Amino acid sequence: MLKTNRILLAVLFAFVLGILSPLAIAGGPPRLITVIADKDNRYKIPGQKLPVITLKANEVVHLRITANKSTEWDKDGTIHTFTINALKDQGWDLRLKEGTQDFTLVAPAEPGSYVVECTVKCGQGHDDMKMRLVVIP
Ligand SMILES: [Cu+2]
Repeated sequence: MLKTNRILLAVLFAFVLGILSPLAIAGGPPRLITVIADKDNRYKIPGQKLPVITLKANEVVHLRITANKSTEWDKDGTIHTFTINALKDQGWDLRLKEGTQDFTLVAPAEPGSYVVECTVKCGQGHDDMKMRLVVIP
């Protein structure tokens, strides 16, 4: 009987830890960050002068990206991308269709400054279609 109680307690403890620890690490539910990949081939973040996203290392984030079509697009219908070359294999390579799409991503473990760029030839200004992700420890 005592042994059963101890096992039950251990299971309960593991369960509570499992729920609380991700929240404790991230400091709450994931933040929602809104980005516009606009028709003038620039990234914009409403309410900010410069399009920069700052995240903590390993932070989970929801990105809500609205893409507006410019003068050129890919034949598969992708009008812009939101790509960090160094983090492509971690999902940071979003192909954007016209309209608003939501993505959940995890910030890299390595602090630093990452360049986000568009990899679809989208028209005039495409080569400068860049923004920044800053990852802090
Ligand atoms: Cu582009």
